Amino acid sequence: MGMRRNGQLTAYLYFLHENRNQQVVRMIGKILGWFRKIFGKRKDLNLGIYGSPNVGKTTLANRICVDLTGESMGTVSPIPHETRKVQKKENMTLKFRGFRLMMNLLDMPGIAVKVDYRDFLEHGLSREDAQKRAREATRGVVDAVKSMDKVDAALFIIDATEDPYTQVNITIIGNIEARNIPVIVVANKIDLPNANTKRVRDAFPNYDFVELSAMTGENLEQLYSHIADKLS
Ligand SMILES: Nc1nc2c(ncn2[C@@H]2O[C@H](COP(=O)(O)OP(=O)(O)OP(=O)(O)O)[C@@H](O)[C@H]2O)c(=O)[nH]1
Ligand SMILES: [Mg+2]
Repeated sequence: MGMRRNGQLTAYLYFLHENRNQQVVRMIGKILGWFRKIFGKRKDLNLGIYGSPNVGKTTLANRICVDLTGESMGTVSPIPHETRKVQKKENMTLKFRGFRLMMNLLDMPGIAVKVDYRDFLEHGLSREDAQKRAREATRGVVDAVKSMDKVDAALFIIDATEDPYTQVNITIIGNIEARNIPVIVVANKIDLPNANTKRVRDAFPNYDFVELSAMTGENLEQLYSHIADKLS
C-alpha cells in the first residue's frame, strides 16, 4: 500500500516537473517572440504581377501558386478585366537551388489607359453587367498602380502574340521604373504559333527577360531563377 502511494507520489512529482519544464519552455518562447517583434521585424517580400488585361497574369499567378502551395489564386477568363481587385496570396515558400525564399504573390487587375463598357457587350454581357464591370475595372486600374508602392519586385507580363509597343505598356514600365522596382519582363503565351518573343525582348531590352507559357508551364523554372535573384 505504502509502496503504491509512494509510486503515485513519484508520478505526481514527475508530472509537476514536466509541467515546470513546459512552463519554462513556453516562457523562453514568449521572450524570444518579444525580441523578434521588437528587433526582428521580418519584412514580407511582395511580388506583384502587372500587365495589360488578358495577357495571362492570373494564369501565371495560379501556376506559381499551385507549384508552391497546391492551391490556385483567381479566375481566368478570355473576357478582359476579369481580375478587378488586387489578389494576394501570402507566405509562399519558393525553394530554389537549395535556398528558401518567403514571399507574398500579388495578382493585379489589368492596367488599361481606357475602359469602355461597350467592349464587354461584344463578349455577350448585358448592358448593366458591362457597365458594372467597367466601373470595377477602372477602380482596379487605380488600385494596381497604387499597389506599386508596396511591392519589392514586379513581373511585367506581355502577351507575345501582340504588339508590345503600346501606350499602356510604356505607362506600366514607366511607373515601375519611377519607383525603382526590380522587374522581370515576361513574354507569355509562347505555346501559340504566332508568339513573337524577339519583338518583346527588343521592345524592352534593358530588363531581365523570360519567355514562357503560363498555360503549359514551359520555362517556369527560368522564371523562378530570376525571381530568386531579384528577391534574395
Ligand atoms: N495559349 C495561351 N493562353 C493563355 C496563356 N496564359 C493565359 N492564357 C489565356 O489568356 C486569357 C486571359 O488569361 P488571364 O490569366 O485571365 O489574363 P489576365 O492577365 O489575368 O487578365 P485580366 O485579369 O483580365 O487582366 C485566358 O483565356 C487564358 O486562358 C498561355 O500561356 N497560353
Ligand atoms: Mg487576371
